[in-house]
Amino acid sequence: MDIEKIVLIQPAHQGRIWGKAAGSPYTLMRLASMVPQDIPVEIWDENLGPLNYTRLNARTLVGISSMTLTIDRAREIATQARARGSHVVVGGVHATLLPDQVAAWADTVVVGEAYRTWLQIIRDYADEKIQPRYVDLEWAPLGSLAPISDRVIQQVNEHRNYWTPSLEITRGCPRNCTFCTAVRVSGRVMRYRPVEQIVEEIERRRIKRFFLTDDNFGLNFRLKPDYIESVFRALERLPLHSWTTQTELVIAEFPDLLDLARRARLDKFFIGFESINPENRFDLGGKTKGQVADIKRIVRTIHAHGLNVVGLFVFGFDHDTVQVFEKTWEFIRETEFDGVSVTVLTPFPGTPQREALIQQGRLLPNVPWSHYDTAHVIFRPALMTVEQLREGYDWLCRQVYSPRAIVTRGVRALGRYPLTQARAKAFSSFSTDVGYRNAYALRHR
Ligand code: B12
Ligand code: SF4
Repeated sequence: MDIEKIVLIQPAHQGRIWGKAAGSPYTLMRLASMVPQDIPVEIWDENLGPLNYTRLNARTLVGISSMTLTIDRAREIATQARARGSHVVVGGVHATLLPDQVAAWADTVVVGEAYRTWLQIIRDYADEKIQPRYVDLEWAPLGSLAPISDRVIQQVNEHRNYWTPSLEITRGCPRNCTFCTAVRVSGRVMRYRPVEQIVEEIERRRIKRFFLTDDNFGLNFRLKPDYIESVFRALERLPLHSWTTQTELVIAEFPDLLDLARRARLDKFFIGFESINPENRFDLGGKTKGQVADIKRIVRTIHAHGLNVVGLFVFGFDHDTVQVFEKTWEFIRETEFDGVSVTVLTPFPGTPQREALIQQGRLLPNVPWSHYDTAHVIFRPALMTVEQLREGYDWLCRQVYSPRAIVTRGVRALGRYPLTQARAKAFSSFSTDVGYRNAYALRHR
């Protein structure tokens, strides 16, 4: 069959915030860049505006990427596209975790990564032998990935349409936290992109700020320090303003790398402390032991190197009681974080934690997938009622995301940089907290 075009769709969640959508559609940018040049490819991000289904027909291959919270919207989009005769392929986290459910309404389901399967899918569609399911759980090396193509860069226009571009440097995490879905889609083998490929991509996209999609970039300070050093040295030479990444506490053991990180304009580490209650440590896969004295010391060390810390906390673990909210708020203020994310423990499909809750009959009935946004309560906690968890969480959000708290943290973060950098760092000093405040507000929409 002669393919007229390929359309890659991201279902809406937040829409535009002050004119732009939050993060660039990096997953779709990567997939679109793999499409052979002679086939037209378009990225439709529903966060930017309504989708024009009249442009779909029986010679359009449609690909939808979805996490759990947007899967019902993905299904509605698939229904519209199929009504116009298009063949619909669905991939991403949710399709990977629950492929049989998605197969009930999609023509093709993609499980795992598509670095090996996506080209095959396109070829099979053209040859009219496309299969109902493609699986890739082999964690391909990242060295031979197709670079983000110029036609994709022009079409997406990240600078005009998105607040924060994304970038992938490493992929995977060897830990195995019981609530984590990330490792179930990107694997427990840590993989690395060649440094020159990363530099080339940043230069061609002309990005000066970015958020790394890497699940645990900082663990590589221990696993692969030479690689991390070469990444920092290469990025130091680029005209970057600031970039941020997710990590665990281990980075504090490597002062030389922290200095190089600052010189490479890495300015914020997002650290999943998850809980200040040491009794929850089993659920945290060994990455943090919930010892507040240790956490404070480590955050001070990172601050001493001129770097900022965004603390990530999760509520509703089995050892959490109603006291956890006030205790954590006190801890957050004392520790002087530069940004804070507070979320409700969410039993995503495919996690050991969800299995345990199902076996114990603790999952709440009839919760729609759109509530899997980490701000809704989905299960009965062990030592609180559902209402106590909800109310305690709401109370904490009002403290953490009050304008006063956000300004205090932002000004403090800005103060960690030399005055000459104030302009370049102003946006990133406040944007994280403002983004979290907006995400929390969505629950009440
Ligand atoms: C970057 C990121 C974000 C960014 C951008 C999200 C976006 N919409 O693009 C931001 C910061 C905005 C974000 C926000 C949230 N995120 Co997020 N995010 C990620 C992260 C770290 C990386 C995703 C990524 O871009 N990877 C790089 C690309 C290249 O790889 P990929 O997406 O895996 O895609 C590959 C395959 O999956 C497959 N594929 C994917 N889609 C498709 C489609 C087709 C057609 C095909 C063929 C293949 C295919 O092929 C790709 C290439 O191999 C993941 C963690 C992870 N490792 O997946 C969490 C993750 C996806 N996020 C998650 C969550 C929960 C959220 C939030 C709800 C968190 C919150 N508390 O606010 C919000 C929701 C916001 C929204 N929907 O807009 C969860 C989702 C869990 C689930 N089961 O749904 C994850 C898995 C992290 C976790 N906690 O475990 N997120
Ligand atoms: S350390 Fe982070 S990415 Fe790794 S398994 Fe735990 S939650 Fe997932």
